[in-house]
Amino acid sequence: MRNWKRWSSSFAVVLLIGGLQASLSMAQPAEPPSIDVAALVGKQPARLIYDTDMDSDCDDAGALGILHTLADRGEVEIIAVTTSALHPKAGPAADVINTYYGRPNIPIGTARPPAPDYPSRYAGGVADRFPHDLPEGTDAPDAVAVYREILSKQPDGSVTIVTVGDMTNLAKLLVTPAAGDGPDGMTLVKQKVKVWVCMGGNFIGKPAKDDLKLGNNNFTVDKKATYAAITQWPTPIVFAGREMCSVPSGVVAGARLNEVPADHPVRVAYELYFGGQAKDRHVADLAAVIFSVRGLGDLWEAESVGSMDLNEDMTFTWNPAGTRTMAYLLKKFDEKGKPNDDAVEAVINELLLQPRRE
Ligand SMILES: [Ca+2]
Ligand SMILES: [Ca+2]
Repeated sequence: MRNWKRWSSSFAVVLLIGGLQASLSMAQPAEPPSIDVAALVGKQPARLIYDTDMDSDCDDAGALGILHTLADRGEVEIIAVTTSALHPKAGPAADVINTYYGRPNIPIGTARPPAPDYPSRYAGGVADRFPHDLPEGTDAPDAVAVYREILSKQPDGSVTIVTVGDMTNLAKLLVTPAAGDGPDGMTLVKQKVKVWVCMGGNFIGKPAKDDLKLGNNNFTVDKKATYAAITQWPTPIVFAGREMCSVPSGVVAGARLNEVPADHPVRVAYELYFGGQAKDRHVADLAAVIFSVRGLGDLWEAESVGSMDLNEDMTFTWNPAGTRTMAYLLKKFDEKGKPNDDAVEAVINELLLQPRRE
């Protein structure tokens, strides 16, 4: 009887607390989930890992060039470069650009099978023509091992990862087991990575949807990796979508590389890609890099409420009530509705044409 009394009175207390919690949560509906992109990116010099396919498209070379110019200006520290596809000269081409800009010892990690495998019009030519000390991609360590080693040495919550290619390495990193003193990959990423800037996706309409009609190679070439990385990633993701910086955006750069010295590896990458003179090309990877270092600045805005509902076939919808910490970049428009493409191109050209630091 006494036990029953004690039980029933504590049951009443539990009911009371439960009721209070319920009425409190009813009185204060949850705020729509959002992330503060301006606080997350561009506030301090980024400690950045550049993860690139450096093979099919020349904008990866342009983006690595401007990343070095940003490093010359003290805006970013490039802590590693990783390649996400198997082209044997992708890593060497990255090493060429690092060496040209006076940073020959930036750690490079390259993808190991299974990983995407594309041809390249420029990676081999760039690697053949310029000094560097990485003969073949497989002479570099596995990108996943480089991620683990470099991340483990960084202050907690300090690292920016920008992927401008496949998500192959990130998916593998997340499932690495604990090793030595290091935690498993998921825990390591959660500890060290402030933000992942992911170039890819078409964010069309509101709420945004991607039916893949505009293409989206960064997602579709290694669908399993993309699905695993995006759906499991434990820290904020900001997407630089194709409609704001890739082919559908109309924003271009590259032709003005004809103004830099002829022995500039980024100029040579664009020349080999076009089979002659350097020409204008979309700026997907260049814009993603500038955002990763400088943040929104005057150039972009962000949709930071909601998150991506990604399907296994790589179509997606943006769920305004989604609770993952995600955002995507938006073009800025003037009062007449004209996009600021000229301003974005001017910033890119200024960085592309800046001579390396002597
Ligand atoms: Ca080197
Ligand atoms: Ca790329």
